[in-house]
Amino acid sequence: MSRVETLIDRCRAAGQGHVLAHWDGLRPKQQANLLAQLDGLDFELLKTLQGLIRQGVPTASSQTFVPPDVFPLVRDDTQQREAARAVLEGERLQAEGKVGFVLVAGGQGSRLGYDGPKGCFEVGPLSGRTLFGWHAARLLAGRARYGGGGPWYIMTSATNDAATRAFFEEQDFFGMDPDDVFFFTQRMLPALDLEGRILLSAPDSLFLAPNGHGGTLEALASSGALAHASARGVELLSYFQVDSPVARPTDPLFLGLHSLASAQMSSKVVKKRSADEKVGVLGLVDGALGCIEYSDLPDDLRGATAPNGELLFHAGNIANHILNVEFVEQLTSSGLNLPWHVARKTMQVFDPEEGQRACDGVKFETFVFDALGQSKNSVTLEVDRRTEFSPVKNAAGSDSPQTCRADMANTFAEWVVAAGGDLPAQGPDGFPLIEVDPRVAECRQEFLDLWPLQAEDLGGGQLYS
Ligand code: UD2
Repeated sequence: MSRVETLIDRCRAAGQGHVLAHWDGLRPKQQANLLAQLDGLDFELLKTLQGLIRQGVPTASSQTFVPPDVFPLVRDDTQQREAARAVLEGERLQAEGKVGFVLVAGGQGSRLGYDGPKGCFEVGPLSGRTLFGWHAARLLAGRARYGGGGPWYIMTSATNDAATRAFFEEQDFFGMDPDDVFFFTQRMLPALDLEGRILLSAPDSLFLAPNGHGGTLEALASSGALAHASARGVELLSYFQVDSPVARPTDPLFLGLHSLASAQMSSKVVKKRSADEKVGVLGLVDGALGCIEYSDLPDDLRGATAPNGELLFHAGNIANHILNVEFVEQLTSSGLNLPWHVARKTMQVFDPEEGQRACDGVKFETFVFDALGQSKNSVTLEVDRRTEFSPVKNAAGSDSPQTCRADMANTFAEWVVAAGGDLPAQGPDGFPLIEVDPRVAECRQEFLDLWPLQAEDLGGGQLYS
């Protein structure tokens, strides 16, 4: 039996024969494309996913939910002493090269409406520095401050991998040693219609979507990144998302608290701005630490308040985690066991009989924070939103390039005022044109310690670099 006949049989047996119904009308190149995708299909997994559509997934309303213990931003004396000890520990870990960095950049950025890898998007309020550029500058800053220089693992997906690598080449790896940058791709999964039939996006392509950031763990193992980390003596992975240029992956406090608590996976959180802010919140879900998505938090819990008037479930997940290399090895050694999340969407699909058309279907993802429940110990650290979380998610409105640039510029302006310096004029967007390179300072105290500093005049704005 030929390769094609075997596949046709397999697809038919799995109830997916329709994806090859138009086979004879395809050109050889198209046939090769489709064949390659079908060859890579995991039919066992497909059965599981089809089952999810039939059964549905457990809903949050059937679960109990309790706020987590949080290491707070405003600290008593004991916590301050603990924090001071943790900073030293976090610095030591980095100096000894025990920390690697994992950036997840495989998402499609569809809400931003940007046609390219999101990391190439420019957000510097003055310099126009890209998201990737900010992250690289922060890692370089960490190398300069603490030494060490653990590798940077960057997760892409099939849709943006080539463009991401080309961008890094073009930018000369932002001054990093290319040997310290390890790209790996996450798995793509087929979207299904509501009857569990595989959807096509084109005559020669299945409708494929990234398998969610939970796929990072599996991809770290299968790509060899985990083995690479072990060989380099890396014990902890600092995980962060591409969309927030103010994330601080080298933060010694977070690394140190995690290590001193003998934790396996830890998280940073910010106080939710309001009950309706679209971030997941950390909490104990049926007794196990987890994160509940904003769309899944029942209304009564979303707005519930503590006696001090604050939201009860305020620990907003900013998707900065520390994971032990050993923990990821353990999670992935016999297949990743994370729950599936099913997202129902209307998609533009290719129908062999009708051509392009809209179709209701489902995409499947796992989420990295679902691994928290399997972590022996865990630290939940509250951080200052203004200096650590300002994501670019939407084209306009909240969490947009505009709010991100304004947040950064206003923070930098606050540092300059605190140091007694003069501010530049307001820019056309209503914030002062000011920017501080992370290699100069990453927080207010570092900036104040270095004052007086000389700013470069850039187009009427102040650049501290
Ligand atoms: C995520 C969290 C939310 C909150 C918020 C903070 C989920 C489901 N929700 O919301 O709880 O913490 O972030 O910013 O995570 N990514 C991949 N591959 C994928 C999917 C996503 O690499 O298959 C990356 C993506 O490039 C981005 C990050 O994961 O860096 C977040 O993805 P998102 O924008 O889809 O998540 P969002 O904003 O719904």
